[in-house]
Amino acid sequence: MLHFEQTFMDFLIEHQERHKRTYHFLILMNAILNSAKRIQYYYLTGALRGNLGLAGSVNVQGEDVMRMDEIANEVVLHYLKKCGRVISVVSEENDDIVMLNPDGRYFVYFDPMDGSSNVPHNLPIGFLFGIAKRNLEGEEDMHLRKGRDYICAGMFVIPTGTFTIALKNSGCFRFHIDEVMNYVKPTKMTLPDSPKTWELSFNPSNWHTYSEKVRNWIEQNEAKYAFRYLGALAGDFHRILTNGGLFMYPAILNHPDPKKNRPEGKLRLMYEANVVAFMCEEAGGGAINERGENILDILPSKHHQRTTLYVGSKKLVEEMREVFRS
Ligand code: AFP
Repeated sequence: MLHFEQTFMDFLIEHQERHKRTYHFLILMNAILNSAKRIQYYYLTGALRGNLGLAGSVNVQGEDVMRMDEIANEVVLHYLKKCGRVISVVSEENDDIVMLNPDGRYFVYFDPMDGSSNVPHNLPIGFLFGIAKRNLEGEEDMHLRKGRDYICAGMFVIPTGTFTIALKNSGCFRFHIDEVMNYVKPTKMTLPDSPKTWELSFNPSNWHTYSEKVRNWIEQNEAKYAFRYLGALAGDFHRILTNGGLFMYPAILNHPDPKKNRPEGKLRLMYEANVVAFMCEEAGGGAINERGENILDILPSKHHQRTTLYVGSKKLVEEMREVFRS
């Protein structure tokens, strides 16, 4: 007897039918899947085709753009435009909002190739996305939505081949890529309660730049947990979601070169922090910034807004909230 695993699309169709929803979201998710598979292909052959280097330009964040960043962005913009369901997008790679289809139904916030420092090595990167729905009743407020108002958020770890997605109030699920490039075999993700497997994840080379409160907490607690850091949020958060623990990207305050200080943190709220915070809450965890605010409750005032981030097991997130309160 042949064995057929449930694909992501089977799973989503069932979900949409159970909740008596329209097919528009399926069409949008089909575009997201097509994008991820295409990025996966370009990334796997990146070294071979000479696509792992710099593109020769600088992005809105003032960072060197990699050739792969450009390719991945072009891929996602193509599929999202073609599906006809997306009003506009905020992409890490574009300074401004990109208008796609004024009659569309959704806003998409994405980073098509997150974790650029891994690109020259062909090591894991992430394609992260969050989706909000247009206001179908009242006046349209356009793009600047809180993470709490997203309808779904997800990430592909590329080229590893895992896809994790959370649907609002319906849980967080992980899929694996199969031989014919289908994402299959949903597993419901729940952060483990037992601290035995918990891990800490942060960039230790920045330790000396953190606030005193954060440095003290690390000093008092790091020996209790394993430590892992890849430098690509999707990969680091993938581990936290499986093993529990805490990923943090604190404020950079005491950098020897003051131009490199980042009091608001490094990560982008709308297409990095919100994406992992949304998945984490659906898996039973939490996410806050250094003001102790829930990441998902922050109303962005600009689309490339940055934030500090503490995301993972609820107990550790609450411990950090106390640290910031004290
Ligand atoms: P890059 O794409 O610029 O490498 O940034 C990746 C990222 O936004 C996120 O994926 C990582 O968790 C974090 O930054 C790594 O930052 P550091 O290189 O400062 O540790």
